[in-house]
Amino acid sequence: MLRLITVQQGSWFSSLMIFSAICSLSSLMLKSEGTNHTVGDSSGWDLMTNYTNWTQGREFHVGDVLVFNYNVDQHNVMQVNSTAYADCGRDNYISLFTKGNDSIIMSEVGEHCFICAMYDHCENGQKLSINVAP
Ligand SMILES: [Cu+2]
Repeated sequence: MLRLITVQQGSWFSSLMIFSAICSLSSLMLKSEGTNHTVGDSSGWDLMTNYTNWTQGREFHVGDVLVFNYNVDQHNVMQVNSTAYADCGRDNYISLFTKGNDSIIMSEVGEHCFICAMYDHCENGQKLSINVAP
């Protein structure tokens, strides 16, 4: 009787181990994939889109990718700090993307700010600020 109980407990425990192994494996796979966010959806990165509205209802997590689609003759993507985002400062930027189809991985938690540094586009509202969660 005691032996039977031991066997049952053993199999229950190994089932639990297998279950938790599958859970941790699938959460690892989910984490490594991340979500692609096409900035402005079909409008892309332009002067006509309100990017504050675009961020409403969206969640951004570490590992997610922002995809900026735009005409390289008209726009670019400059990653800046929050001060430069507020006043459209272009002098001390973090990164500059100019390909027209730029995928930027969100590798850190916190605020991420992007402006268009061409002409007066930032001053006219072509800017994006998102908060990236863990
Ligand atoms: Cu622009």
